[in-house]
Amino acid sequence: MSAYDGRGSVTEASNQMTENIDVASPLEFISMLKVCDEEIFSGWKEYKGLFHDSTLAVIDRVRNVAASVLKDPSNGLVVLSGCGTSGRLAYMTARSFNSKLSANGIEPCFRYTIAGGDKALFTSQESPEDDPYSGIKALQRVSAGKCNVLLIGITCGLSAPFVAGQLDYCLQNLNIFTPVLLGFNPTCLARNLPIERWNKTFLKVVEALKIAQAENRAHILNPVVGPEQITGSSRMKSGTATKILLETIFASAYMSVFHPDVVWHTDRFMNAYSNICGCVYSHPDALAELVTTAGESLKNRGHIYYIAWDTLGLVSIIDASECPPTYGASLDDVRGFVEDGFTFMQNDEGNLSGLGKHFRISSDDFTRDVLPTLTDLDFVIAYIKGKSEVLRSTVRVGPALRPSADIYMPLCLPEQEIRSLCGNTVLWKEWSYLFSEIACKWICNAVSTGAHILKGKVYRNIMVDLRVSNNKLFHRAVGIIERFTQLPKNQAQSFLLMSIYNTDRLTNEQEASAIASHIEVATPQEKIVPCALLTAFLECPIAEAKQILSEEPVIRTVVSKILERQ
Ligand code: F1P
Repeated sequence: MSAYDGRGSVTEASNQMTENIDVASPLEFISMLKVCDEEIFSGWKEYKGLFHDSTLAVIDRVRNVAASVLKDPSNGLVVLSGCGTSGRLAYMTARSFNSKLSANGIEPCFRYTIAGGDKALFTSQESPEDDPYSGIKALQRVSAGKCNVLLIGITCGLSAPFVAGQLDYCLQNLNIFTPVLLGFNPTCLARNLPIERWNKTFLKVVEALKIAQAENRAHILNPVVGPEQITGSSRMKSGTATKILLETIFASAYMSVFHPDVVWHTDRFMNAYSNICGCVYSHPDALAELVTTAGESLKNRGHIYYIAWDTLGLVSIIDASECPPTYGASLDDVRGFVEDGFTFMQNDEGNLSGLGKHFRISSDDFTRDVLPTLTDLDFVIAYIKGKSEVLRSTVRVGPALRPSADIYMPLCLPEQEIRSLCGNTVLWKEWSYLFSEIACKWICNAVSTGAHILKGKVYRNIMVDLRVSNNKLFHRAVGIIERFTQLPKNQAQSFLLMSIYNTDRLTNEQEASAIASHIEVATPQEKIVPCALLTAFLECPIAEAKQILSEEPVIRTVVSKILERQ
């Protein structure tokens, strides 16, 4: 298992701190999460994290463009865009700042685009991520009629074609657009693989952005925050850093336009998030108890339900939506609910509850659909806003919503502390909810990641049971097989294809098909990667690998037995 060798992408590298995360106790698990999350702020290896001078300088430049939009919203627009978690955070940030503007009688000027449309806010719609043209179309649709558009294209891995298409389109139309790339790899490690039906790679777009950047017409915001706790799981550290950076940029722009008298310090504002991180992880016992209980539920085929008020509901819905692609979980394993459902969501496509039960997300839906079905195996976590602006996580197990254990955990720093950090009451009043959200994100991520580890979905720090549902995940799957089997790439890929096509002998047509076709066949299937791994190791037919997997449902047990036998 090679650790980071300085050549591969940082966001896809294995973090040395978590190489034994699959066998850690819940308390050790929490301390591993903490050390890795701290890297967001303190840096990793030679990289300086969020506080690097060049990062602070780019934040300021993008803030100035955002401020120009806020000053003239009838002509201007901020578009936040991304795929999967990045698109969900784009949605959440656009919603958050529009609400703030509306509440103050100012015209909302934030829009979002997400690959796959609003369905992708709840369930992974990964394959549209690979289509640059659908990104361009979505951008054209939301920005029509505007003449000063700031586009922030978020792709943690510097890899998503949907975002590449948009950035490229902006570069062709710099009279209207200022493109910003937000991600977490050094630019030289941007993806350089062909994008199907397109003539550029992501790296090519980055090179063009650099040229425009030299003339201050484009910006690249790419602090390195170190590899994820679970290899490649960019919903974790990269998602957190995305949220912090977007909020810092727009809070700063908002203050400069509407509260010009308040002295703003970008580094102090970001430091408040760092303090919240310390605050959350200063409750290791409570977190470990949450993780243990959540893990027990999943192991015993129970469910985890988050029910939360206000924007914490959005944070928990996003966390739940990430479990199927990351861990091959079912849509029922982890679910999130928010009071007032779609009325509160304010998403572009409106109420999607008609699409099925996994789109029924209000607390009333929870009462109607879930409450009558609860058993002692299920675990409900409620994020409740307390009187003193200190938030609580209340836990209960069992059918009658009687609290069996309350874990009180402040999700936000006390007012006094924030005041002294931000130096100012206006800042506290305006932005304290953002600190609650980030705390809630850290807690949800710990719960869902820990629970899936306890269920045996992770081997070492690799999510061996990921769904092969987009180009990035296809290459990640090949990489996992390559790393574990030490086979050359082409052979590793053949084993993956044999598993996808459920055959011991690939036809010429299958081998020659485009990656998009492999993904189409793979997306609805389960245990594709474990099956390919077993077939490669045991040199057995696919059918035999499937049989073994059906007899031992815990993926980690199967994989470790086989790998440790070598
Ligand atoms: C986008 C993304 C991730 C998701 C999965 C597939 O990644 O959808 O959010 O968890 O890894 O890719 P990126 O473009 O932000 O790197």
